[in-house]
Amino acid sequence: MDSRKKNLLVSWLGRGNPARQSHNLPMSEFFPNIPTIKYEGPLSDNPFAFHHYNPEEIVAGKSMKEHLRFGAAYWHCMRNGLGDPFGEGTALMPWDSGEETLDNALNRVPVFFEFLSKIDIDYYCFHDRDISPEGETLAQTHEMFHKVVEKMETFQNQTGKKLLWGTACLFGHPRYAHGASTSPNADVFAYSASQVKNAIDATHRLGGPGYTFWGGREGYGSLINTDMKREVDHLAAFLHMAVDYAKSIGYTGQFYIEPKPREPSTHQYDSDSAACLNFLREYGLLEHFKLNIETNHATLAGHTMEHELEVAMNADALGSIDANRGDELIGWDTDQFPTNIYGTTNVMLRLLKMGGFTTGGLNFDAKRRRESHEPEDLFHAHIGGMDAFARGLKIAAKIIEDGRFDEFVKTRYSSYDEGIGADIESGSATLESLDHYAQGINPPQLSSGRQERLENLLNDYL
Ligand code: XUL
Ligand code: CO
Repeated sequence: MDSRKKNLLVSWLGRGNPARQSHNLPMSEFFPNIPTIKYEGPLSDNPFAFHHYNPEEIVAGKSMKEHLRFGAAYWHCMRNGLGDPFGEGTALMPWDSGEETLDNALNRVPVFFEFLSKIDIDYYCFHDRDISPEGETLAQTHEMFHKVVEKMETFQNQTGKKLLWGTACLFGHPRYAHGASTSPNADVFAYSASQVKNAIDATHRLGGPGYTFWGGREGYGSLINTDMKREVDHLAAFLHMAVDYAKSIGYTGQFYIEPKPREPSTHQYDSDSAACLNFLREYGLLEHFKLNIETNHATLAGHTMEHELEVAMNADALGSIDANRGDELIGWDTDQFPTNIYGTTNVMLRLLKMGGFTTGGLNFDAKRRRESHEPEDLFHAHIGGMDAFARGLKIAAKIIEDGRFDEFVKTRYSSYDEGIGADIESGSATLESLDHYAQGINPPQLSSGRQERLENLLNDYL
């Protein structure tokens, strides 16, 4: 493969080449100085220990591990060289030759599974092109992909680690510059279909309970050259094909669509929870899809994460979570590790109220900062995210157990529990009956929303 092509393939990862070092390391230990991470409690000052995440500890009737269902992202852990738009990758990956070859792809697999074992994360997620490269032909691409999938299966069996969801990268290769299923070029649609078919096959083989579609480039740069109606129709047709294919091979996993408003496109069709739900409903797809909500995408959409989660939950469509956070001072998808307890508490409050995940989990779609280039930083990053969610879980469980916020909200709406409010909710009231009623009462007296009091109360729990 010529070097230009190789650079393109590497740069879709936004990542640049991993810093090259000798790759003659012992195969058994890729992280030789890192112990298996265990719970040592809040008083421990060991940075290679959990201070709050205690996998077997029971909180609100289930172990922490069952509640949180942590996942690690193959693309960030194994393929992210930590490049940014202004500079190449810095990450030290001594196991990686930097080549887009099958051998190099196969060599990464044991590294990743060793990482999962040492960090004590049960699940992982991947894109097809994270785990194996493009070949000279599409057939060769698929052949290499299934070889790597076979090796992943062996390592899953050896380690007990599980796939949370699979997906296809339909945004990195130059052929997807105008979109994948929304490309104006029908051959590109066909290539996307071919990739998705193979990625669903792999997800099925690996026992993944979910399969994700993130728009990637399913949107537009400008409306001046875009037939939006046709593109959105094509996207819906594509998703219907995926549903039909899954059925035909007996794959019963949950499909997810992952909202994000922009980047890389100016506008993406899967822009936020509400837009995704509307699209799924309009095209008869809602019964087949749930949403995979990502914190940094919510921020980019101008919403809070809790807003996005509630919109999804209200439609019974919250499936999974890509856990990360953005940066208030940087306007792009920084994919930082979640360390904000206020944020994790707000996520866990919704999850507990929903009754927890079924097929989904908390996938760390997060990367280290470019300056954190050493392999041990992968551990610090995940430990921090896991501890932050463990604290969020415990705080949320206590808040729900105490019931003080729920009680306040219930009382706030209690005028709908009986009388005229109950008539409105039951549908028996009309404009005329309300006109009659309103003219017979004193002007409405409002109660305070007590936002500041409740914010103080929330801080008391933190
Ligand atoms: C991109 C993003 C993706 C999806 C999977 O912002 O979040 O990595 O999670 O394609
Ligand atoms: Co994501």
